[in-house]
Amino acid sequence: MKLNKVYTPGLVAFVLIISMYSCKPKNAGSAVSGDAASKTYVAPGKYDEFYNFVSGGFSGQLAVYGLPSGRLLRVIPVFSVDPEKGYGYSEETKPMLNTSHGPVPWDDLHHVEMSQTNGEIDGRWVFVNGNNTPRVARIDLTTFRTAEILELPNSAGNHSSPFITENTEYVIAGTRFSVPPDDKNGDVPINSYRKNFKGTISFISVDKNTGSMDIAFQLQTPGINFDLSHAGKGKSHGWFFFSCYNTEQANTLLEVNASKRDKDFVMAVNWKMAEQLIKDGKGRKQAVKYASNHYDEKTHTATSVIKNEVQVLDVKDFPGLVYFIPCPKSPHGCDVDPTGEYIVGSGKLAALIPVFSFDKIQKAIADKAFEGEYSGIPVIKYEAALHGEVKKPGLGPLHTEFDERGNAYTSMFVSSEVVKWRLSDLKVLDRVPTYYSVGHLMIPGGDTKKPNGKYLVAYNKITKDRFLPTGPELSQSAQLYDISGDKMQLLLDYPTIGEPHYAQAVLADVIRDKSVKFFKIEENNNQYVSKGEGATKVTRDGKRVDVYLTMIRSHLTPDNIEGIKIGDEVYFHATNLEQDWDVPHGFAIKAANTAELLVMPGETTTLKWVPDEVGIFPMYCTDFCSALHQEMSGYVRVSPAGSSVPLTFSTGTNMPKDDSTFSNKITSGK
Ligand code: K7E
Ligand code: CUA
Repeated sequence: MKLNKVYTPGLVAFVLIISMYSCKPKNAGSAVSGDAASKTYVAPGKYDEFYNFVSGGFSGQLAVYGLPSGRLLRVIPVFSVDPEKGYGYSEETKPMLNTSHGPVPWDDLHHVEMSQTNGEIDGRWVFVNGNNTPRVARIDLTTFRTAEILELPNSAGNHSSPFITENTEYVIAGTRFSVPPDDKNGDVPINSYRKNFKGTISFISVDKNTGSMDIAFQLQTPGINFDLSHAGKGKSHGWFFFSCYNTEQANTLLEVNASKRDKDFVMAVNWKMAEQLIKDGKGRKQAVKYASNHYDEKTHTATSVIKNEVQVLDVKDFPGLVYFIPCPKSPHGCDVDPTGEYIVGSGKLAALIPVFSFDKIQKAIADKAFEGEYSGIPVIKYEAALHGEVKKPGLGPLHTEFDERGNAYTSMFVSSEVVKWRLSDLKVLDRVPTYYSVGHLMIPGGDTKKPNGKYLVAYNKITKDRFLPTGPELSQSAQLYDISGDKMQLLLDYPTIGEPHYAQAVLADVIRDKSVKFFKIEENNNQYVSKGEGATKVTRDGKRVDVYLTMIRSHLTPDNIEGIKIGDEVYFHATNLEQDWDVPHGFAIKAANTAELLVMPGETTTLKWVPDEVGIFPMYCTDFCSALHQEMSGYVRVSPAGSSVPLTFSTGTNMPKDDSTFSNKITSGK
């Protein structure tokens, strides 16, 4: 989100602050003290201490960095096709991007949440959201690949997502845009928002063993915008908290019309009660359409299934299920401290940060300390729920993370700084500039019960003068701070992939040794596998040609194919026969209107090719795999439609009939 566009006074302040920094730049030279380099230096051949998973925003991808070095280790394609890896281009991965609207090859990925056990990151899966065509994805941390994508019906702009409960019971997804429910007539005037538009919160169940997701139930809420959320933990386990804006229910010029009220809400949801209501059969079955896509590592193939029903609870029908708590003003982040007692609502336009108390919320509910209701939902009195306010924290508070020492760290978008404050007495303890316009912050485990408060990373929207100019668009960036002492210390700037929003990090040990090194060829159940060069073949069925091809250092089998004709659809099923770590082979053929394949050891992947011209088409391995990688290649001969050239294929045997045609023989000179 580009908040500077939202609010004109804010924009003015923002421009002022930026120009302030530009006039007397506090550049890295002055802001970084002498020992910063040694604190981020990871010597060649040494490993980083943390894995850091960072959203790629509108790139639709997830990036993996090492901390403290800031080295980019991997880009994991999730919601966007990725020609580098053939993701979304190979026949096996195409179903991953299927939706009820057909294939959608892009999305906007904002939030990253790692699976937890007992409120601690367990290193099994990473969940991420797709904003635009509402989806949640699960990445498997043994393969670092997207294992599953689940579409969300009744939703639009899946922003308040994916946040999880302390044992990964549920992944939560709150809609940003309220819209008419999918089973209602959506062909209504936009200005009938208040009458026809509804919000939806999806509770996604996660199978404890496989990680497989499904929609357990949905809550239908008044039509407002849900921005962010976090689960309760510890004492507040069983509750979920959501920041809400546009409680004005505006449908146009939101920058003005959704900024009118002094306070919007934090919505508190008793999800244990919702779970019980569903068990008791109180859910209304609603007809919908949503895609559930799984990638199976046994077949190396994805499947997409369209599902047709969800159970819905209309929150106003179940007293005690949800409460609103007034929260100034257009809150963005909604963050829960490690004890589960404090809920921090960050009003983008507020000059303070309200901190709510879970105990006080419970007492307010018991005492019915309500100031009224909103669309049939009780609104708890602000003071009754309030632990206190952080005064004068800075401008434009967005997101808060926590350390294990009772401190909170809030990003200030407009005043471009990180502000450290104490949860107990709400005193501001320290502030450091960011360069510039910081969005999310990340402390490893910083939204769990067990933060590791050694480092903090700020993810910035604007980098202006921080890097060498690269045309009109500059990279977004991350900045690493040492927060182990009383004062925060800037250590490092590094550019990021796409626009970074939320991120998570965990000690490398939690994941490192679970990493898959290669797939066992004997366990490859892809229907087009060739489990050895002897199993390779080329078959024709009408206009469909299947090439069962293998790859091993340093040749393709077969590497000479003749008898392909114009009008054919050719499927190259490439099996990588290597049984060794880090030896992918790539596959490309001239004029294929798709991407390359990048085939992992032991895996089979399929490229579809429709030749459009008579001639010879080279094919080759794209990944420099050996000294003779450039030799890892072959030819396909394409003949006219009616041709009688027979279908043949071979490797190493299709030699010239008569060597005398070789006119460029080097003859020994006298
Ligand atoms: Cu603040 Cu989409 Cu989490 Cu970005 S959102 S910054
Ligand atoms: Cu295989 Cu290059």
